[in-house]
Amino acid sequence: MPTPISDHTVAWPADVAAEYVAAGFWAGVPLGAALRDAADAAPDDPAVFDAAAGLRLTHRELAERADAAAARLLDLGMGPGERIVVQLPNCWEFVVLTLACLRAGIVPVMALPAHRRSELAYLARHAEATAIAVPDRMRDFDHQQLAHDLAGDVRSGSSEVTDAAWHVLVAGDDLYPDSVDLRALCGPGTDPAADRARLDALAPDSRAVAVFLLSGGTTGLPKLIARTHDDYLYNARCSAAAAEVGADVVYLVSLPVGHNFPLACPGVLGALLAGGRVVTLPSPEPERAFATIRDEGVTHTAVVPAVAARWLDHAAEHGAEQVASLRVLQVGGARLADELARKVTPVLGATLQQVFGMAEGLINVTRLDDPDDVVCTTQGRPMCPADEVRLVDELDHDVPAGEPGSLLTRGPYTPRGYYRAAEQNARAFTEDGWYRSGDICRWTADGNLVVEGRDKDMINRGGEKISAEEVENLVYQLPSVAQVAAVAMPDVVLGERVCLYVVPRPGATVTLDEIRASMDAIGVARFKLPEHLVVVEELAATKVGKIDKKALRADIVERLDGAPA
Ligand code: OOB
Repeated sequence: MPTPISDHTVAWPADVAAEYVAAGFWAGVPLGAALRDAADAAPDDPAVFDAAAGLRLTHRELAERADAAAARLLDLGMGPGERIVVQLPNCWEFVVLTLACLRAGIVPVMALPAHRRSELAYLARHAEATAIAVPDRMRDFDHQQLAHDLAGDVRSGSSEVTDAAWHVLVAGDDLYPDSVDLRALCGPGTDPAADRARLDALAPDSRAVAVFLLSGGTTGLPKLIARTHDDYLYNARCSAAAAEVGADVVYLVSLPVGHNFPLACPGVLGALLAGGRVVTLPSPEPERAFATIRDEGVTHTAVVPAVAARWLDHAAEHGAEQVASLRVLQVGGARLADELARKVTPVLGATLQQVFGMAEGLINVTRLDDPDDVVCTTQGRPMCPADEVRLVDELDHDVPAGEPGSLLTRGPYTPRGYYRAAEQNARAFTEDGWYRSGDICRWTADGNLVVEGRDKDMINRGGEKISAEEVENLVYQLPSVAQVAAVAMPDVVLGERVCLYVVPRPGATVTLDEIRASMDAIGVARFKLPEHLVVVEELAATKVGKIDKKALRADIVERLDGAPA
């Protein structure tokens, strides 16, 4: 059997937890039960519309399917506390399966559709998962085959994933005989009352882990963030309040739903908890997104700055009549340029909410009634009164007011450590539990945060976070490479892209194509593949002999500026 989750999580100190309970931040209710209650309040109202599949579910249908799916997972032999890697596109099956897991206390590990063998194998192993849920195919990639390859590794004992029974759940038309039909599993049950009673009896403890999110990544491999029922329910409810999400919300999810932002800030969970409706789209491509907003009367959605820019261009060209119903456009995941921010309301008609958040917890938002200058030039302020934020220098001393510093945080929805990562925790958290976000920020005089940069070794490609170390480790597998450094290179469309500096071995040559092909062969998400290569004889070093990434970032800016357009 997999290790119990609690063996590897870092709990909030008991006195702090008691304060969060006393203040009402932690409701003491598991997420699945809270969602069930929300469904009971408006059973016949629409809950989910999958725009790609054309499938609609009311709140009652969704809740009953979630219970039926949970019962079927239990019948498969999965038990509370077990982990399932979820790699699904934005679709109704994702919603039903996630709710089913929350009801049964089975913990979904939120993978991304872009992940490939190396990421999925690592996640399965690190979380000691006993199941994976995938689509049959997506964008020409055979996810079902990959999932079975992983399962094969597990069953043959050739990897350390786990020796428990493994289940491959597949959403699609073209299933292998040994795949579990996820659509059938997520279909209506035959005895809703019995399913409900069974799941009510199994309700997980509210302090237990509800979901595993993936960290943006600064280390060689992504870290798992164990979000509890108490903290994640609060996360969704508090961000729903800040975005003025109520029962009349129609929330469009077009970013990959496994990300914290579209999942629970307020995202899918926040909209459902409010008794509102969720509309799923597999991508934020503007033509389809605009038509869906018009057809479904979408009121709220979340995008990254690169998508906001595409939507603004689309509206400038084709008009914004289609998006007239949009009340709130949340933009986050990467720094939104002030000039773009200033266009949002005039062009799209919606109120802009900047969201500076992290899967590790802390969410900062501009409020909907903030003055334009705050909304357009800051990343807002913590959403919860109990969020603690410090800006510090290299010695962890608080910087003077208004000066830039490295952001540390604690709070009721910011866990005190990563899952099963004692070594990384010693670096990423202070001894007294502050999370080191690695973001360089300053406070404005009116109490809002501005993100000015970062002191973590990460590349933010249009909101997708890429660990430089992970890329470097993969490139080091090439025999032709003596030394490598991955750095962010500025990009007008995505903000940043991955640029590689490589010192080849004597006599060897390296090309970008060869590096990309080798990473592809290992099986990594395509967004991590480097998009620019600089071959050098040596890498600039700092005084203490480390690779000088600051110098490399300056170097690539200079090279690009000098390059012909
Ligand atoms: C969100 O979460 P993650 O975990 O993918 O990435 C977190 C990091 C932050 O530490 C920061 O470096 C960057 O992404 N970031 C921003 C930002 N929002 C996130 N940098 C500048 N401006 C912003 N508005 O990205 C995330 C999680 C929940 C809600 C929204 C975003």
